[in-house]
Amino acid sequence: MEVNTMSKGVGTTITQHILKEQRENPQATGAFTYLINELIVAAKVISREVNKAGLVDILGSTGEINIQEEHVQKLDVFANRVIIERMQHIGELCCMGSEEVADLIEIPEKYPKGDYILVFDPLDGSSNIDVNVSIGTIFGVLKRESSPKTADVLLSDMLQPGIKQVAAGYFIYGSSTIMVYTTGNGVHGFTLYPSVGEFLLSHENIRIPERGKIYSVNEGNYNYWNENTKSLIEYFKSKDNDSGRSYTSRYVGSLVADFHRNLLKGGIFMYPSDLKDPKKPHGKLRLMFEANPLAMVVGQAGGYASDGHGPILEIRPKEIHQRVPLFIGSKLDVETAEAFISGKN
Ligand code: FDP
Repeated sequence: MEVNTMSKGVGTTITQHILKEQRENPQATGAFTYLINELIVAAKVISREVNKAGLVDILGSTGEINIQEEHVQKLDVFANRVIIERMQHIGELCCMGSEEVADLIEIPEKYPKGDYILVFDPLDGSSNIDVNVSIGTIFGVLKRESSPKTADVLLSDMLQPGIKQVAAGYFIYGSSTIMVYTTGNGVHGFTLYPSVGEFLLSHENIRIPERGKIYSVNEGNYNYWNENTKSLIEYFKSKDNDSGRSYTSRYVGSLVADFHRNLLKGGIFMYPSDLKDPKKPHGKLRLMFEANPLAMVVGQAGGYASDGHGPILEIRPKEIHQRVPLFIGSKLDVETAEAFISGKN
């Protein structure tokens, strides 16, 4: 991976980068560039709010429970609202889907509509908000499959397998704000340079190591895992595994942060099925808002994402808020996980 520090030159802005990519695409109309640019504006607003979160009375819970029956934090609500309000008027979307909203989000009548569908988790890792740990926004972009623009948008327009995503990425609000994205031509990272308010290219063509040294999982769930999952974790801890040494354990509990670290350093993030909550037999993470976008990113970086039995990107969602077991990261590590989970090891 080539790391392009800002001191090397004027720095490529994210807009320049997207425009260059789109110029090479003969079908590009500018619609997608506009969409991503507006999403970046929304992320800058969220980033500013996250950064001042300790300074104003914005921390804490609203007291509401979201569709996933989790506590809704004020910043989640804010981030969700910023993205919806920013994106609904641009005329490039036919609908949106958010982890914070139960149903498909329709574009109000008064705004023009387009062919793209934006799916997003506005503030992932929200239980980390009030302890200053990195959190992020995850997004995926799909194209409408039914008769564009004229007819009403259908739920089936949104329920497409991840392989149909035309772009995906995330913003991580950490020690600095970073955007990582792919449109199918590799994975690139940009760091927000706060004094000029621009995302500048900092990580060009990110490649994840084929085998990593890190495993990330909530081991507190150990007693709720089946035997295959337990054996898999024992494998990563053993010094007799394929890498010849025990893996290091790292778990922030904020998917974007755990994923980003493993993307750069190599490793595997796991959220397996468990028996903790009978209402969530497939683990905790959402296929459309978390797993699919990150699966596209990792695939473009040379890694792999699986539900333990096959590629995440090939699963056709049955419902917007479908949950899925997730094994994601370095290719060989995820293939090992698949072998254990499916009992082939
Ligand atoms: P959170 O509940 O804090 O929003 O999907 C949400 C998520 O965080 C992920 O970001 C994170 O990886 C995971 O849940 C953590 O779940 P556990 O607390 O069960 O480990």
